Amino acid sequence: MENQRCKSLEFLLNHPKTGHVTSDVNIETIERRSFSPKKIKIFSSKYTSIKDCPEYKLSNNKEAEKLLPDIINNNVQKIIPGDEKTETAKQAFKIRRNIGVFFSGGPAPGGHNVIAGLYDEVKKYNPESKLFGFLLGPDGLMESKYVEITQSLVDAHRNMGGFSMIKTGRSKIDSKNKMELSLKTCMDLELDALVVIGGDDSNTNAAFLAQRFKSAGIKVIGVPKTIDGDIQIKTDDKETLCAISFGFHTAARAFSQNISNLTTDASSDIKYWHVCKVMGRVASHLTLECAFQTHANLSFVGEELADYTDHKRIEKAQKKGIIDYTAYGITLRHWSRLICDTIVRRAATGKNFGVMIIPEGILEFINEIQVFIIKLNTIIADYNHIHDNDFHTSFPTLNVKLEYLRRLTRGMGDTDKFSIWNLRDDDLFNQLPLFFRDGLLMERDTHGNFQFSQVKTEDIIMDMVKEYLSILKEKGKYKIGIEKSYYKSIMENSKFIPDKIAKVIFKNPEDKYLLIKESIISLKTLKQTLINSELISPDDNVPEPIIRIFKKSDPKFKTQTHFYGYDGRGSDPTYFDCNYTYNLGITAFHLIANGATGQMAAIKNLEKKFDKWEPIGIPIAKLMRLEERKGRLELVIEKSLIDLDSNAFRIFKALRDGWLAAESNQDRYRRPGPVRFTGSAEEDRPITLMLNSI
Ligand code: FBP
Repeated sequence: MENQRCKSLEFLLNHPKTGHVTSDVNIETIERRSFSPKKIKIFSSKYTSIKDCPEYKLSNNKEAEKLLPDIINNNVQKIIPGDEKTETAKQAFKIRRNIGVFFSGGPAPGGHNVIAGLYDEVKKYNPESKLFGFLLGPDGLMESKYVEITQSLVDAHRNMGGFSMIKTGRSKIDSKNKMELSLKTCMDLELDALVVIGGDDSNTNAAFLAQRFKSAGIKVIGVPKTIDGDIQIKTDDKETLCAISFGFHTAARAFSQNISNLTTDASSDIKYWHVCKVMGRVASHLTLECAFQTHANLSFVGEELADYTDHKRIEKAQKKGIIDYTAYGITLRHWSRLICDTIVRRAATGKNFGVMIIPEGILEFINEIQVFIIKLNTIIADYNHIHDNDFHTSFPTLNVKLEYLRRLTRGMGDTDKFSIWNLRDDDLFNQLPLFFRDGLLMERDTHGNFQFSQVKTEDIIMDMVKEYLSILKEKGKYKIGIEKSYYKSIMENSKFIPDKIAKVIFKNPEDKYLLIKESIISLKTLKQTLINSELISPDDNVPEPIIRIFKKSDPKFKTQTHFYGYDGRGSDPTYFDCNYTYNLGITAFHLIANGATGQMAAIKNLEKKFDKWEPIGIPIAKLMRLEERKGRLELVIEKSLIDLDSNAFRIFKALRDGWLAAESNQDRYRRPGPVRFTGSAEEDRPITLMLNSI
């Protein structure tokens, strides 16, 4: 019988149903690939031209004036309808041109649509024109490794996530030799223009390329990419030119779906605190967006913590007539106390579970850690400067690195100059857990950035939280509140008089959630309290219902940690990112066709409805500032952090107590649902953007 029912493997493999359900291409992929993003209205005019807008003021940095003289005086440019009758305008669009493009930095959803928009526009004006994609980011440019981007390659990647079409890389074009190699590649391919799709560091690359290529007549256009959302550009008068980089919305939505699923699990199983670390190298934009998307109980914004003032310390110091400088800015210890405070508050209303979001880059805002990062950056950079071998090759293991630091405290460094690493630094550093020291000493990326994603911030902070919660528990301050109606039913079912016992064991017998007195921290102390109040005699056992209530009030603190980063970076783009990026690609082409260089393609009014979107070019050189990298000051594009005066942040501050639900209110979790590229359930812009546009 069995054998008769069992089909041959050959039959199964050749069955059309098997082919259909195991195919690499499913219906979602087919639908995504065939979806056509909307085009900004102006792109339906036959030709466009660009208009300089000096009224949008962006101030120059002196160093940028020196290093980028040929592009520093660029203005913001608006793309406007062109004169269709002028022959020169037509020619500028119709000439056969070669354009190169590469991705740079971490993947961000929507990148393929930038290429699709660029490709469609290039071919629309001249089917003979060619688009070349450099492989593996800037390395492809320097090493002349590229593919010609074809219709079928583009069609296979439309509206799809990742940068897999031509891959990406994080190399920096930071030497004369690398710059000349890049130029040679572009000259050999007779490129008219190069498009750099990248974040702050990659657009920094783009600015230097634009400066160097200007004399060769090769235009360079940047495109604002990064899930971190830290490319947000405002004029000196606070007018928004670029509200957000692409990929941010999708990554935030992808993380939020996972976090929201955890809120459902947490509130069903009521035994875990889920600690979600969310990507974002420095700024906390992603965390703030996820907080709005999910209404998780507790979300931290690094920028706010950096502003933290410990008023209790200040008061104490004032009484002594001294100033306590350590009361300003946050330390890991302060931060862990803040977390404990909220856990205890929530537990008091019966909720010993929850979901918290911490931003990956929070360490940047923690006083003592930031000092370590800067000092270690300098020590590593100094070492690399003096020696042939780099620091990490010379000191491959943590132990030898730590030994090198110890030598510095004894004045046994390489230079006679005063060492920035002293005995106190060494002592404090060695108090940190080994894995954390290892993280802080890890190799910086090619742009000199500290690699926050590699450090288990969530583990170190939760260890501190657990330690302090156990102290609070011993002191009787961390208890689970017992709902009064539940307490009453247990007592009445056992024929006890609830009110009489409540007065003895609870510190707030009148409230909705009852808290066992702080002095009762064990069955022994419970029994003693009942004896003292003459509710039982020393020979009696504590009645079972009272033990039940006591045990229910006794918290266990259990956590699950999660890291949301690479998964969201690889997500397929949202409807917003599909449209945004496709139009960025088209904008890049129109800037090129109109002769612009050293500009970043951007969409103004992104925070408003689609019909208000305006394609523009933003001068990259004007966005540059000096920043510490690898222990030196370097000219880079300034990262935009959360503005604590912004609408979004102020609204978050006003709503977060409700989301914490530490009064007797219910949790107010929000379910954003999965990332979608069609359908009416999708809100059409990031929530933080919508709030900031009010
Ligand atoms: P970009 O700035 O290049 O867009 O990358 C952002 C990011 O995803 C950060 O959020 C994260 O800290 C970092 O990249 C991780 O870098 P890596 O890919 O090298 O692990």
